[in-house]
Amino acid sequence: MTWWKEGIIYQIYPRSFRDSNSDGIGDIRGIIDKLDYVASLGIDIIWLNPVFESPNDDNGYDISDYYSIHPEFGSMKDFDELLESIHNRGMRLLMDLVVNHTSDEHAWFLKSKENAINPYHDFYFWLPGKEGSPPNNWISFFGGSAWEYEPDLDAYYLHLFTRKQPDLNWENEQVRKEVQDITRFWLDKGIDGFRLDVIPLISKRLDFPEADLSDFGKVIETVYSNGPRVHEYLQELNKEVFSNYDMKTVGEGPGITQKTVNDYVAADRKELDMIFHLDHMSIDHGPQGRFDPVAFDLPAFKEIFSSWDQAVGDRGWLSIFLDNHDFPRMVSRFGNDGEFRVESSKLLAMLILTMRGTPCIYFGSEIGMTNVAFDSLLDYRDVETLNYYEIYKQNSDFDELDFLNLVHRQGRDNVRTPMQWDHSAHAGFTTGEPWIKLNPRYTEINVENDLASDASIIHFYRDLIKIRKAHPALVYGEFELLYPNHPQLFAYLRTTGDESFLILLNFSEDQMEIPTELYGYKEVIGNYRVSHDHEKLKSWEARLLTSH
Ligand code: ISL
Ligand code: CA
Repeated sequence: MTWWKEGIIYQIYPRSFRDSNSDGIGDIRGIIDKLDYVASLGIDIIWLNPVFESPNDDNGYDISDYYSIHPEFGSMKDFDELLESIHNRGMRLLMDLVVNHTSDEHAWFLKSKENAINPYHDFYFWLPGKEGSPPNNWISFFGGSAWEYEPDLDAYYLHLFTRKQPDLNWENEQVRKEVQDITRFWLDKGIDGFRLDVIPLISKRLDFPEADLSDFGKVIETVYSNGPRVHEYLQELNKEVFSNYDMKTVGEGPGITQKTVNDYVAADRKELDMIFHLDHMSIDHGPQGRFDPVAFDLPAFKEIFSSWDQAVGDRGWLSIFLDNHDFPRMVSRFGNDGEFRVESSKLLAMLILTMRGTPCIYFGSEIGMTNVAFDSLLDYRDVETLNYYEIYKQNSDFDELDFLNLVHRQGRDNVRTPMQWDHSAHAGFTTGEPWIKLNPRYTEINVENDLASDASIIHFYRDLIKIRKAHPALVYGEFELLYPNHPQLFAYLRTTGDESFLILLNFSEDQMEIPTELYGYKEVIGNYRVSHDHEKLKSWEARLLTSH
């Protein structure tokens, strides 16, 4: 079995999954306690967000020591036990490798800013200002200048994320050696691979060109990402480390396009094994990003899936997802989290589990967890949300309620509220004070309730996962989009020489007529249990059908 293509990934945000010691923070022992649950869904691979030592400015994406576990999450002994327990259940573990930047509290950065002559100075990008202003107009992903002034050195350092996340200078060979050592350390422990954070950003354009800030997506693609030496760096890391282990990688791909994807993932390139492209994650973003929303358009959404599938073809491989720790809950964004929460959660599950590419399920999707709408900004924790709040507040026409509404729709804390295990206090996540409030819908939406009912979302996931694993056409088969311009229907075929499947997804609460050319297939599974009308699809109805 080609485990990384045929397997199913489950993403765990450790802070929010399960707290074992009542300090309100999810931890490694909490995950160990729930591994039987994860395995029971049919999961093969766990992707764990960062658990390394970190001041937590960006919840672990600012690492201060790559060789130790953050005490909030547990000890190295706990980690070793987690890995063993995952392997004992026949599953694998991908860790999150964040090496585009470190924390500003990492020993390298502390030395780097001491003076300009020590060997660590050049581990980061230090540039002189221009007439009292930053070296160029680059802005951070989280708002504001991407440069921070350090008076002692009279120079600016680059940080594409928060000022506590200085970018590493991969031009320096010593930096690349350190990254190799870090990856060897974890692979020697026996982990099965990495998810590589913002990996196309590691090579910088050393002329630091001014960016046209009118479209931030374009800035990422053409200025921050895909730098001149990115492929050389990835090939070097692959040759020196990855190729010597039984392991796989999935790169997070901001700025990777359909034209460039195979430079990263085609098997013969020996760089990465698969990527997460982010095109569908910005489908409802305007030119200024997530807090600049535009309407969702189904034909455009379908086109993204179909053109990416074609672009990768059989040379490379994608991982398929509809949400993760950075984007809203999929049912609230692409489905209907009110009356049709159950139906539309199942429909989205069917999309993830019948596409070509390795499905990645974000924890809580299997019970249809939804976005949250806290009344006060004081309840929000995410540095991105809080930074933008500070920036937008400066505008004369700022309206707090409007901003709160944007956060309700698009903020990252929507997906960071704790896992809803049962209807007891704090949803069985913790017996202490949770680090972030629970979604109040936990009394209705929780694992215990879902397990108790055959018609639940969780059972649909389990059934679909079994079906996918039993049919190579659902993993490897060609993908063909039907009716690309249909405003309501997402329909496609998955076909090999032996098998053919038809998937029909009604992305709307309105009933619809099934095109007559599609009559005659047999249903394998659907999200409505009764009265299969061969001519019509009900609200958010999803069907997987076969021709044989
Ligand atoms: O959510 C985004 C910005 O609004 C994305 O563009 C995201 O920042 C980008 O995909 C990079 O994400 C990754 O690196 C960040 C970290 O905050 C995210 O959690 C991580 O997934 C910096 O390490
Ligand atoms: Ca804890």
